[in-house]
Amino acid sequence: MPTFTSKSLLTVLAGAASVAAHGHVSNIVINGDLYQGYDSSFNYMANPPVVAAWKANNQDNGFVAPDAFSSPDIICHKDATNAKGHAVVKAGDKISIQWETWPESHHGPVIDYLANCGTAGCETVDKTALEFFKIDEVGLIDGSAAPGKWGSDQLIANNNSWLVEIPANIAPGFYVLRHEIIALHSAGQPNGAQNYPQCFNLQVTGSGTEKPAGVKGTALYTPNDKGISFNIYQPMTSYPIPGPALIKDAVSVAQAHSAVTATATALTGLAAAPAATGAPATTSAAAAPAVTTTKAAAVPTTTLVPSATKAVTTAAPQATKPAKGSCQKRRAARRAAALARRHARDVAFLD
Ligand SMILES: *[C@@H]1O[C@H](CO)[C@@H](O)[C@H](O)[C@H]1NC(C)=O
Ligand SMILES: [Cu+2]
Repeated sequence: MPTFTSKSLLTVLAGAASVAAHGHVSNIVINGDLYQGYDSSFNYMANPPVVAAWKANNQDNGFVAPDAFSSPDIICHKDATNAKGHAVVKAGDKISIQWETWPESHHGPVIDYLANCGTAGCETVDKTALEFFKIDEVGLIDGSAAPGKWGSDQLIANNNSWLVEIPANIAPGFYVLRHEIIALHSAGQPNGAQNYPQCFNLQVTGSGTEKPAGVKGTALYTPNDKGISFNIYQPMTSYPIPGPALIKDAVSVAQAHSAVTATATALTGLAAAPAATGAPATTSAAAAPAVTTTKAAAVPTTTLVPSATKAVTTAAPQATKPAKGSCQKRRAARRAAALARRHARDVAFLD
């Protein structure tokens, strides 16, 4: 309390640099293999690296607000476009999702979904067609003292990372992993919740058979969901985590941090993953080096070209859409700036 002055000076400075105070996923780790996330510096590269992470317009580490829940922005964050590569994971294995930072004030649930991309894979899939099913959720852990202890607090305590298990009986194939934190610090106000979705392409291997039904990204939430319009500044006995119910085979794992033992490059194309081609019983220990071997082989193949070309084609109509009216575009930009200002203010006061 006596340090109010220096604290408020700090928060003003933090507000000015608030982009650094919020989060995005910097990488994912699968059995020690680190797959790089989408880095905003890629936007300025002629030949950005192929990664398993979807590209999105969240350089400000911003969020998707409830009034955009029925817009495609809620699927994989703002203006998201398909990742051009994918990471390989065996059903039953765990993925550690590393955020570069997460503000303590942004309490809320951590949720994970999968959506099957079909036989054409995730590199070119139409995101609005994806149907997500929920494989993991942690909401309120202890609400006895407001603002409570949440999944997000567990994530921070775990070095800003989150461990999720791909259910063991999920059928092999290509999936989008949609990982999300919903910050509730302003959720008591209309349109105040903040969704931070991040997507990765996965090739799931194994011998599972389950193909759970899902819902479109734009149908996951509504602004009036009880877990979206929610006041955390009061004692809480429960919290209704929004979105569809968990699939029956979902496994909630104890949070732990994964050590990184190698850097992996995302695979491209539709080739069967090494672990799936051999005996399905191949252990994940054997799968890791196999991934590295295929990498080199997969990159120069011709599959990369059509998939990359297709992705560009899909991105083009999306990019042209806002150009419909420059007035509309300006309005959207103003609104985004206002949101960013409010966001910075929230963090300054709540951090
Ligand atoms: C915590 O995460 C950072 C990356 O954000 C990493 O560099 C660091 O090694 C991690 N710390 C531990 C103890 O694993
Ligand atoms: Cu924020």
